[in-house]
Amino acid sequence: MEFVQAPLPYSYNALEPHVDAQTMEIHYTKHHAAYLTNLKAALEKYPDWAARPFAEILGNISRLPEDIRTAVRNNGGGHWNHQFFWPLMTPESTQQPVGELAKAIDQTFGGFASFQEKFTQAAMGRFGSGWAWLIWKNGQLLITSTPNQDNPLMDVVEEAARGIPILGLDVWEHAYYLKYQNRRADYIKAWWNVVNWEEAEKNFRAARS
Ligand code: MN3
Repeated sequence: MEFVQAPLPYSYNALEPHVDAQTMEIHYTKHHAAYLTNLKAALEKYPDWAARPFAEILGNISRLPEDIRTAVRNNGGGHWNHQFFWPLMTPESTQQPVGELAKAIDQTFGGFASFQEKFTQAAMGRFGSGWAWLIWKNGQLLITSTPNQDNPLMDVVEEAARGIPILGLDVWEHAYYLKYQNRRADYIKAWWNVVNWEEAEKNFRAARS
């Protein structure tokens, strides 16, 4: 089931006006679908690798056969990241973190506003395509970012960006260009309105257990 595209947990237009329906549809049916197709094509040649848990494959990118290493890094990252990203948005956002994560964000960043500012900086500061992350690392929350479709589970990303993802934001232009063109800041500002904090809390509890 790990190499299957999970159904989108809402309709394409559900996140309007913050994320537009056309972007959602193309992002899910074209971009995400293509990452999965390409990942499966790469792993087909190595059934022993394909049989391993997905997180384990991503944690061993450097040990993959060289002829599929880049394909799995890019497309495996692309599939995992989007599978993680879709449920982190909802039309019924609480607008604020909830539960244990809310407390941890307050303690670590000195409040939600300060966290939002730092996370936004990480997302804005990622040159070109990539992701901003909130991760759990050595018993601490950290804000990081990765280029391309790299993610914090991969052994090939810099040590400082490695950890268990709690929240992720896609800042590839394909995630916002149709509605926001070059205005990444406007997209990020709008995205805060649709963050699924219940899902982030679920990720946080899983990371800590
Ligand atoms: Mn994307």
